[in-house]
Amino acid sequence: MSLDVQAIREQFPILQQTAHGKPLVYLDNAATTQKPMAVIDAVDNYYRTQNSNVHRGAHYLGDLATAALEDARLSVARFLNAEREEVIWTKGTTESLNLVAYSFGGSQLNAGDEVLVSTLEHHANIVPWQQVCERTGATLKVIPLATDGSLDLSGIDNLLTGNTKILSIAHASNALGTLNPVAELIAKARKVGAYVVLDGAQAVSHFSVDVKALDCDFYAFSGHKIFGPTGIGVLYGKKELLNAMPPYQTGGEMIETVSFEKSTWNRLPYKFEAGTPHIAGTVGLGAALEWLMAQDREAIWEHEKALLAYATEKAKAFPGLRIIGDAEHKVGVLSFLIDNTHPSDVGTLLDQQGVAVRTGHHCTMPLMAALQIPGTVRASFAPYNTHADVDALFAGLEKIIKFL
Ligand code: 7TS
Repeated sequence: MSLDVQAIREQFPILQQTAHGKPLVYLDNAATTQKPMAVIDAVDNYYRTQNSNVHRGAHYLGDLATAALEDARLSVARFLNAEREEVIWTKGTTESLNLVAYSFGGSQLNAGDEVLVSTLEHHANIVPWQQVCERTGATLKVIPLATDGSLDLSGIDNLLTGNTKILSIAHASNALGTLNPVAELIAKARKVGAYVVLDGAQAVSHFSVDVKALDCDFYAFSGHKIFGPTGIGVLYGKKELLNAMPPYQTGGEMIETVSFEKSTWNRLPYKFEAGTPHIAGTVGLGAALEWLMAQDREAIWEHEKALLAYATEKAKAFPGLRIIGDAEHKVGVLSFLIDNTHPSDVGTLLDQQGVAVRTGHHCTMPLMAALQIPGTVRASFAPYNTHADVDALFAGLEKIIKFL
Protein backbone atom coordinates (compact mmCIF):
# COMPACT_ATOMS: atom_id res chain seq x y z
CA MET A 1 0.00 0.00 0.00
CA SER A 2 1.28 3.48 -0.75
CA LEU A 3 1.81 5.97 2.03
CA ASP A 4 -0.82 8.65 2.75
CA VAL A 5 1.77 11.44 2.89
CA GLN A 6 -0.86 14.16 3.24
CA ALA A 7 -2.29 12.49 6.35
CA ILE A 8 1.23 12.35 7.81
CA ARG A 9 2.01 15.98 6.94
CA GLU A 10 -1.10 17.16 8.75
CA GLN A 11 0.28 15.73 11.99
CA PHE A 12 3.40 17.96 11.81
CA PRO A 13 2.26 21.53 12.55
CA ILE A 14 5.65 23.12 11.79
CA LEU A 15 5.36 22.05 8.14
CA GLN A 16 2.35 24.33 7.65
CA GLN A 17 4.42 27.50 8.09
CA THR A 18 6.38 29.62 5.65
CA ALA A 19 10.10 30.48 5.63
CA HIS A 20 11.18 33.87 4.24
CA GLY A 21 7.62 34.20 2.92
CA LYS A 22 7.83 30.96 0.92
CA PRO A 23 6.16 27.62 1.77
CA LEU A 24 8.60 25.73 3.98
CA VAL A 25 10.30 22.80 2.26
CA TYR A 26 12.14 20.95 5.01
CA LEU A 27 14.92 18.73 3.63
CA ASP A 28 17.28 18.70 6.62
CA ASN A 29 15.92 15.59 8.28
CA ALA A 30 19.31 13.94 8.77
CA ALA A 31 20.19 16.84 11.09
CA THR A 32 16.91 16.63 12.98
CA THR A 33 13.37 15.56 12.16
CA GLN A 34 10.20 17.51 12.87
CA LYS A 35 7.78 16.40 15.58
CA PRO A 36 4.21 15.09 15.20
CA MET A 37 1.37 16.27 17.46
CA ALA A 38 1.52 12.90 19.27
CA VAL A 39 4.97 13.88 20.59
CA ILE A 40 4.19 17.54 21.26
CA ASP A 41 1.04 16.52 23.18
CA ALA A 42 2.83 13.85 25.21
CA VAL A 43 5.51 16.31 26.38
CA ASP A 44 2.88 18.98 27.07
CA ASN A 45 0.76 16.49 29.03
CA TYR A 46 3.78 15.35 31.02
CA TYR A 47 4.54 18.88 32.24
CA ARG A 48 0.85 19.68 32.81
CA THR A 49 -0.07 16.55 34.76
CA GLN A 50 2.87 14.31 35.71
CA ASN A 51 6.00 16.38 36.32
CA SER A 52 8.07 15.20 39.26
CA ASN A 53 11.40 13.51 39.89
CA VAL A 54 11.56 9.77 39.26
CA HIS A 55 12.48 6.58 41.15
CA ARG A 56 11.99 8.18 44.57
CA GLY A 57 8.60 6.62 45.37
CA ALA A 58 7.89 9.79 47.31
CA HIS A 59 4.37 10.71 46.24
CA TYR A 60 1.56 10.54 43.69
CA LEU A 61 3.27 12.64 41.00
CA GLY A 62 6.56 10.85 41.53
CA ASP A 63 4.84 7.56 40.77
CA LEU A 64 3.24 9.02 37.62
CA ALA A 65 6.56 10.39 36.34
CA THR A 66 8.37 7.12 37.09
CA ALA A 67 5.68 5.11 35.30
CA ALA A 68 5.88 7.47 32.30
CA LEU A 69 9.66 7.11 32.04
CA GLU A 70 9.56 3.33 32.46
CA ASP A 71 6.70 2.99 29.95
CA ALA A 72 8.84 4.91 27.46
CA ARG A 73 11.69 2.48 28.13
CA LEU A 74 9.34 -0.39 27.31
CA SER A 75 8.48 1.35 24.02
CA VAL A 76 12.19 1.51 23.15
CA ALA A 77 12.65 -2.15 24.10
CA ARG A 78 9.73 -3.13 21.83
CA PHE A 79 11.03 -0.85 19.07
CA LEU A 80 14.49 -2.49 19.06
CA ASN A 81 13.39 -5.98 20.17
CA ALA A 82 15.54 -5.64 23.30
CA GLU A 83 15.00 -6.38 27.01
CA ARG A 84 13.99 -3.40 29.16
CA GLU A 85 17.17 -3.47 31.27
CA GLU A 86 19.23 -3.34 28.06
CA VAL A 87 17.85 0.14 27.24
CA ILE A 88 19.97 2.95 28.70
CA TRP A 89 18.79 6.58 28.50
CA THR A 90 21.45 8.97 27.24
CA LYS A 91 21.52 12.51 25.80
CA GLY A 92 21.77 11.12 22.28
CA THR A 93 23.96 9.11 19.93
CA THR A 94 27.05 11.11 20.90
CA GLU A 95 26.70 10.28 24.59
CA SER A 96 25.77 6.66 23.81
CA LEU A 97 28.96 6.19 21.79
CA ASN A 98 31.07 7.97 24.43
CA LEU A 99 29.59 5.65 27.06
CA VAL A 100 30.52 2.51 25.10
CA ALA A 101 33.97 3.76 24.18
CA TYR A 102 34.80 4.94 27.69
CA SER A 103 33.31 2.10 29.72
CA PHE A 104 33.40 -0.94 27.41
CA GLY A 105 36.41 0.17 25.36
CA GLY A 106 38.27 1.37 28.45
CA SER A 107 37.83 -1.96 30.22
CA GLN A 108 38.39 -4.24 27.20
CA LEU A 109 41.24 -2.65 25.26
CA ASN A 110 44.94 -3.19 25.82
CA ALA A 111 48.09 -2.29 23.90
CA GLY A 112 48.14 -4.31 20.68
CA ASP A 113 44.35 -4.45 20.38
CA GLU A 114 42.61 -2.75 17.48
CA VAL A 115 39.39 -0.77 17.08
CA LEU A 116 37.99 -0.74 13.55
CA VAL A 117 35.84 2.12 12.25
CA SER A 118 35.14 3.28 8.70
CA THR A 119 36.02 6.33 6.62
CA LEU A 120 32.42 7.54 6.55
CA GLU A 121 31.84 7.78 10.31
CA HIS A 122 30.41 10.84 12.03
CA HIS A 123 32.93 12.45 14.40
CA ALA A 124 30.87 11.00 17.29
CA ASN A 125 31.95 7.52 16.17
CA ILE A 126 35.61 8.45 15.69
CA VAL A 127 36.80 10.77 18.43
CA PRO A 128 35.63 8.71 21.46
CA TRP A 129 37.51 5.69 20.04
CA GLN A 130 40.56 7.81 19.30
CA GLN A 131 40.53 8.95 22.92
CA VAL A 132 40.19 5.47 24.40
CA CYS A 133 42.90 4.16 22.06
CA GLU A 134 45.20 6.89 23.34
CA ARG A 135 44.46 5.91 26.93
CA THR A 136 44.86 2.15 26.44
CA GLY A 137 47.55 1.89 23.76
CA ALA A 138 45.13 0.26 21.31
CA THR A 139 45.24 1.19 17.61
CA LEU A 140 42.46 2.75 15.53
CA LYS A 141 42.07 1.17 12.08
CA VAL A 142 39.87 2.43 9.24
CA ILE A 143 37.87 0.67 6.52
CA PRO A 144 38.45 2.62 3.26
CA LEU A 145 35.80 4.01 0.92
CA ALA A 146 34.95 2.86 -2.61
CA THR A 147 34.40 5.51 -5.29
CA ASP A 148 30.59 5.28 -5.10
CA GLY A 149 30.59 6.08 -1.37
CA SER A 150 30.10 2.51 -0.18
CA LEU A 151 32.67 0.80 2.03
CA ASP A 152 35.54 -0.84 0.17
CA LEU A 153 35.45 -4.29 1.75
CA SER A 154 37.99 -5.85 -0.63
CA GLY A 155 40.64 -5.83 2.11
CA ILE A 156 38.34 -6.47 5.05
CA ASP A 157 39.93 -9.81 5.98
CA ASN A 158 43.22 -7.96 6.57
CA LEU A 159 41.52 -5.26 8.66
CA LEU A 160 39.08 -7.32 10.72
CA THR A 161 41.42 -9.85 12.33
CA GLY A 162 42.08 -11.60 15.61
CA ASN A 163 43.57 -8.29 16.84
CA THR A 164 40.28 -6.45 16.34
CA LYS A 165 38.53 -6.10 19.69
CA ILE A 166 35.77 -3.71 18.57
CA LEU A 167 34.16 -2.87 15.24
CA SER A 168 32.18 0.38 15.50
CA ILE A 169 30.34 1.40 12.41
CA ALA A 170 27.44 3.51 11.15
CA HIS A 171 24.34 1.58 10.14
CA ALA A 172 23.80 4.39 7.60
CA SER A 173 25.98 7.38 6.71
CA ASN A 174 24.70 10.87 7.54
CA ALA A 175 26.78 12.63 4.88
CA LEU A 176 26.21 10.27 1.91
CA GLY A 177 23.27 8.10 2.90
CA THR A 178 25.22 4.86 2.30
CA LEU A 179 23.55 1.90 3.95
CA ASN A 180 26.33 -0.32 5.25
CA PRO A 181 26.18 -4.14 5.01
CA VAL A 182 26.06 -4.51 8.78
CA ALA A 183 24.78 -8.10 8.83
CA GLU A 184 27.75 -9.21 6.73
CA LEU A 185 30.19 -7.23 8.89
CA ILE A 186 28.71 -8.60 12.12
CA ALA A 187 29.08 -12.17 10.79
CA LYS A 188 32.74 -11.46 9.95
CA ALA A 189 33.33 -9.85 13.36
CA ARG A 190 31.87 -12.91 15.12
CA LYS A 191 34.38 -15.14 13.30
CA VAL A 192 37.35 -13.22 14.73
CA GLY A 193 35.77 -12.63 18.16
CA ALA A 194 35.31 -8.85 17.79
CA TYR A 195 32.46 -6.95 19.47
CA VAL A 196 30.21 -4.80 17.27
CA VAL A 197 28.87 -1.31 18.01
CA LEU A 198 26.36 0.16 15.55
CA ASP A 199 25.71 3.89 15.21
CA GLY A 200 22.05 3.83 14.27
CA ALA A 201 21.45 7.61 14.25
CA GLN A 202 20.62 7.62 10.52
CA ALA A 203 18.93 4.24 10.33
CA VAL A 204 16.17 3.86 12.92
CA SER A 205 13.78 6.45 11.47
CA HIS A 206 13.87 4.85 8.02
CA PHE A 207 13.34 1.11 8.57
CA SER A 208 12.78 -1.40 11.39
CA VAL A 209 15.80 -2.46 13.39
CA ASP A 210 15.90 -5.68 15.41
CA VAL A 211 18.99 -5.83 17.61
CA LYS A 212 18.48 -9.53 18.38
CA ALA A 213 18.23 -10.47 14.69
CA LEU A 214 21.28 -8.31 13.93
CA ASP A 215 23.15 -9.77 16.91
CA CYS A 216 25.07 -6.52 17.45
CA ASP A 217 26.51 -5.91 20.92
CA PHE A 218 25.58 -2.22 21.18
CA TYR A 219 23.25 0.07 19.22
CA ALA A 220 23.04 3.86 19.59
CA PHE A 221 20.48 6.39 18.38
CA SER A 222 19.13 9.90 19.05
CA GLY A 223 15.53 10.84 19.85
CA HIS A 224 15.56 14.02 17.81
CA LYS A 225 16.37 12.23 14.55
CA ILE A 226 13.35 9.95 14.98
CA PHE A 227 10.56 12.49 15.52
CA GLY A 228 11.26 12.80 19.28
CA PRO A 229 12.78 15.57 21.42
CA THR A 230 16.40 16.74 21.52
CA GLY A 231 18.51 15.90 24.56
CA ILE A 232 17.37 12.28 24.78
CA GLY A 233 18.79 9.15 23.18
CA VAL A 234 19.35 5.47 23.70
CA LEU A 235 22.16 3.04 24.12
CA TYR A 236 21.18 -0.60 23.71
CA GLY A 237 23.71 -3.10 25.01
CA LYS A 238 23.65 -6.85 25.59
CA LYS A 239 22.80 -7.49 29.24
CA GLU A 240 25.85 -9.62 30.00
CA LEU A 241 28.20 -6.96 28.57
CA LEU A 242 26.47 -4.05 30.34
CA ASN A 243 26.56 -5.99 33.62
CA ALA A 244 30.31 -6.50 33.34
CA MET A 245 31.07 -2.88 32.38
CA PRO A 246 32.19 -0.21 34.86
CA PRO A 247 29.96 2.88 35.29
CA TYR A 248 30.41 5.80 32.89
CA GLN A 249 29.25 8.65 35.11
CA THR A 250 28.78 8.39 38.86
CA GLY A 251 26.53 10.11 41.38
CA GLY A 252 22.87 9.80 42.31
CA GLU A 253 20.54 7.07 40.99
CA MET A 254 23.33 4.85 39.69
CA ILE A 255 24.45 3.65 43.14
CA GLU A 256 23.20 0.90 45.43
CA THR A 257 25.10 2.03 48.55
CA VAL A 258 27.57 4.84 49.23
CA SER A 259 29.99 5.22 52.09
CA PHE A 260 33.21 7.21 52.30
CA GLU A 261 35.11 3.94 52.00
CA LYS A 262 33.31 2.39 49.03
CA SER A 263 30.28 2.64 46.79
CA THR A 264 28.40 -0.13 45.02
CA TRP A 265 26.37 0.10 41.84
CA ASN A 266 22.68 -0.14 41.11
CA ARG A 267 21.33 -2.89 38.81
CA LEU A 268 20.74 -2.39 35.09
CA PRO A 269 19.75 -0.12 33.50
CA TYR A 270 20.18 2.38 36.37
CA LYS A 271 23.92 1.72 36.75
CA PHE A 272 24.42 3.86 33.63
CA GLU A 273 21.87 6.57 34.45
CA ALA A 274 23.56 8.93 36.92
CA GLY A 275 21.57 11.97 37.97
CA THR A 276 18.05 13.13 37.15
CA PRO A 277 17.24 12.01 33.61
CA HIS A 278 15.56 14.06 30.89
CA ILE A 279 12.16 12.70 31.95
CA ALA A 280 10.06 14.75 29.52
CA GLY A 281 12.48 13.68 26.79
CA THR A 282 11.91 10.01 27.53
CA VAL A 283 8.15 10.60 27.41
CA GLY A 284 8.47 12.38 24.07
CA LEU A 285 10.72 9.70 22.62
CA GLY A 286 8.37 6.96 23.81
CA ALA A 287 5.51 8.78 22.08
CA ALA A 288 7.58 9.19 18.92
CA LEU A 289 8.39 5.47 18.75
CA GLU A 290 4.77 4.49 19.44
CA TRP A 291 3.71 6.91 16.71
CA LEU A 292 6.23 5.45 14.26
CA MET A 293 5.39 1.84 15.11
CA ALA A 294 1.72 2.62 14.38
CA GLN A 295 2.64 3.74 10.82
CA ASP A 296 3.15 1.42 7.87
CA ARG A 297 6.93 1.27 8.06
CA GLU A 298 7.32 -0.72 4.86
CA ALA A 299 5.34 1.99 3.05
CA ILE A 300 7.52 4.71 4.64
CA TRP A 301 10.69 2.95 3.48
CA GLU A 302 9.29 2.53 -0.04
CA HIS A 303 8.17 6.20 -0.11
CA GLU A 304 11.60 7.44 0.97
CA LYS A 305 13.32 5.21 -1.59
CA ALA A 306 10.99 6.55 -4.30
CA LEU A 307 11.80 10.16 -3.26
CA LEU A 308 15.53 9.40 -3.37
CA ALA A 309 15.23 7.73 -6.80
CA TYR A 310 13.25 10.72 -8.12
CA ALA A 311 15.75 13.23 -6.69
CA THR A 312 18.72 11.20 -7.97
CA GLU A 313 17.24 11.09 -11.47
CA LYS A 314 16.75 14.88 -11.43
CA ALA A 315 20.25 15.37 -10.05
CA LYS A 316 21.80 13.28 -12.83
CA ALA A 317 20.02 15.42 -15.44
CA PHE A 318 21.06 18.72 -13.80
CA PRO A 319 23.90 20.49 -15.67
CA GLY A 320 27.14 20.65 -13.67
CA LEU A 321 25.77 18.71 -10.69
CA ARG A 322 27.91 15.98 -9.19
CA ILE A 323 26.30 13.51 -6.80
CA ILE A 324 28.55 12.71 -3.84
CA GLY A 325 27.79 9.16 -2.80
CA ASP A 326 25.80 7.06 -5.21
CA ALA A 327 26.01 3.65 -3.54
CA GLU A 328 23.53 0.97 -4.54
CA HIS A 329 22.02 0.82 -1.05
CA LYS A 330 21.18 4.18 0.53
CA VAL A 331 18.77 5.86 2.92
CA GLY A 332 17.05 9.05 1.72
CA VAL A 333 20.07 11.35 1.54
CA LEU A 334 21.20 13.22 -1.59
CA SER A 335 24.59 14.92 -1.23
CA PHE A 336 25.93 16.93 -4.15
CA LEU A 337 28.11 19.74 -5.48
CA ILE A 338 27.42 22.02 -8.46
CA ASP A 339 30.32 23.09 -10.67
CA ASN A 340 32.40 25.72 -8.90
CA THR A 341 29.70 26.94 -6.52
CA HIS A 342 30.39 26.77 -2.80
CA PRO A 343 28.00 24.53 -0.83
CA SER A 344 27.25 27.25 1.73
CA ASP A 345 26.29 29.77 -1.01
CA VAL A 346 23.91 27.21 -2.48
CA GLY A 347 22.46 26.53 0.99
CA THR A 348 21.91 30.23 1.72
CA LEU A 349 20.21 30.85 -1.62
CA LEU A 350 18.00 27.78 -1.22
CA ASP A 351 17.02 29.00 2.25
CA GLN A 352 15.86 32.30 0.78
CA GLN A 353 13.46 30.26 -1.34
CA GLY A 354 12.12 28.40 1.70
CA VAL A 355 14.13 25.22 1.06
CA ALA A 356 16.04 23.95 4.12
CA VAL A 357 19.10 21.79 3.39
CA ARG A 358 22.37 21.27 5.25
CA THR A 359 25.77 22.29 3.84
CA GLY A 360 29.33 21.71 4.99
CA HIS A 361 31.29 18.71 6.20
CA HIS A 362 28.39 17.19 8.18
CA CYS A 363 30.74 16.31 11.08
CA THR A 364 32.59 13.88 8.79
CA MET A 365 35.88 15.68 8.15
CA PRO A 366 37.89 12.47 7.47
CA LEU A 367 35.27 11.47 4.87
CA MET A 368 35.45 14.89 3.18
CA ALA A 369 39.27 14.60 3.19
CA ALA A 370 39.06 11.15 1.56
CA LEU A 371 36.72 12.55 -1.09
CA GLN A 372 38.95 15.64 -1.45
CA ILE A 373 36.04 18.05 -1.14
CA PRO A 374 35.34 20.78 1.44
CA GLY A 375 31.76 19.69 1.99
CA THR A 376 28.49 19.04 0.20
CA VAL A 377 24.94 20.30 -0.11
CA ARG A 378 22.76 17.66 1.51
CA ALA A 379 19.03 17.09 1.10
CA SER A 380 17.62 14.40 3.40
CA PHE A 381 14.13 12.95 3.36
CA ALA A 382 11.46 11.99 5.89
CA PRO A 383 8.03 10.38 5.48
CA TYR A 384 6.35 13.82 5.28
CA ASN A 385 8.39 14.90 2.24
CA THR A 386 6.75 14.85 -1.17
CA HIS A 387 7.76 14.77 -4.82
CA ALA A 388 6.76 18.45 -4.84
CA ASP A 389 9.47 19.09 -2.21
CA VAL A 390 12.03 17.55 -4.57
CA ASP A 391 10.67 19.71 -7.40
CA ALA A 392 11.04 22.80 -5.19
CA LEU A 393 14.66 21.88 -4.46
CA PHE A 394 15.53 21.62 -8.14
CA ALA A 395 13.51 24.72 -9.10
CA GLY A 396 15.55 26.52 -6.43
CA LEU A 397 18.80 25.17 -7.81
CA GLU A 398 17.91 26.31 -11.33
CA LYS A 399 17.37 29.87 -10.11
CA ILE A 400 20.64 29.77 -8.19
CA ILE A 401 22.62 28.60 -11.21
CA LYS A 402 21.33 31.57 -13.19
CA PHE A 403 22.18 33.90 -10.32
CA LEU A 404 25.68 32.55 -9.64
N1 7TS B 1 26.12 9.57 14.25
C1 7TS B 1 25.53 9.88 13.08
C2 7TS B 1 25.56 8.89 11.95
C3 7TS B 1 24.90 11.12 12.96
O1 7TS B 1 24.29 11.43 11.81
C4 7TS B 1 24.90 12.03 14.04
C5 7TS B 1 24.32 13.40 13.92
C6 7TS B 1 25.49 11.62 15.24
C7 7TS B 1 26.11 10.39 15.30
C8 7TS B 1 25.45 12.47 16.45
O2 7TS B 1 24.13 12.55 16.91
P1 7TS B 1 23.72 13.55 18.10
O3 7TS B 1 22.23 13.47 18.12
O4 7TS B 1 24.35 13.02 19.33
O5 7TS B 1 24.23 14.89 17.70
N2 7TS B 1 24.30 13.91 12.61
C9 7TS B 1 23.99 15.16 12.23
C10 7TS B 1 23.93 15.57 10.89
O6 7TS B 1 24.10 14.83 9.94
N3 7TS B 1 23.62 16.88 10.83
O7 7TS B 1 23.47 17.33 12.06
C11 7TS B 1 23.71 16.29 12.95
